[in-house]
Amino acid sequence: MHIAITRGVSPSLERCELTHLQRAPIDFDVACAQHRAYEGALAACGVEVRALPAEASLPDSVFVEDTAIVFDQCAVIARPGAASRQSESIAIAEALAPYRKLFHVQSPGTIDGGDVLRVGSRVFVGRSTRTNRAGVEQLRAILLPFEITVHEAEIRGCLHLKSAVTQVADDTLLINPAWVDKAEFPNLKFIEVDPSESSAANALLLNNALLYQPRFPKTLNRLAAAGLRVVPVDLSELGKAEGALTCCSLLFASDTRDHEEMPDIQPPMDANER
Ligand code: CIR
Repeated sequence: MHIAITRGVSPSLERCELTHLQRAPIDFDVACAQHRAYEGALAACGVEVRALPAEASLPDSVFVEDTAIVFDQCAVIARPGAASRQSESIAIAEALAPYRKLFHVQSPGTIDGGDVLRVGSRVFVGRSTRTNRAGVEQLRAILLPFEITVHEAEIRGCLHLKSAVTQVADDTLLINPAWVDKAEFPNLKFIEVDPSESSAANALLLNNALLYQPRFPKTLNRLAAAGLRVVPVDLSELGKAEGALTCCSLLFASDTRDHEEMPDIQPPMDANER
């Protein structure tokens, strides 16, 4: 059984952070309707959706992925790279506490969950405008006792690592090779986005389905041709805020062993103390 934590669309979304897009009007009602349909698609795939209320003072808070990284063994509460987003993590930590032992990324480290791609026991982290070296090193130290290895990946021209690459099957990544090199991901197979659809690499893999946006039809055809069960979900309005499918949920298994049994590990040192 999987749980997805989501958060309602903030009424102040139009004041969101933007890095690679020009600001364009966002239809709040359409954004909310698309977000509800996204939650409905998760539920239809057998996921239990825990929806947190919208937060008017936090424009980007619908993008919960950036606030935490949840593993079977623990949850890492992120410290988003955009100052306007850092207090988003408070409510998310409260929501995750019943399920996982929590570790916190601390200043001066910053990390956005959108830069973290987990494939089996490997974790790939993109160094971006949001994720710095101290953040990566803290994540590495937190995950070391759990035998999860952290690999840095260089990205270019996009906001997050998961703008450029996401997992679409056990051994297969969907990738935009203009934004990240395949060589960063040894021993995996690839499906490339259609070159005319540069933002098409973000897909959300569930057990038996792949949530995917129909606004990238050429890439969608490639996924379907590979035999993947594609569930169409349109988040085009949140796309104007540079959001996509993975950003809108924190997805994790509910049936891991009791987090109270996890080893008691000290939080990592502040990078200044190293
Ligand atoms: C931001 O710039 O932080 C938001 N407007 C968009 C965040 C999207 N998050 C993600 O891709 N993980």
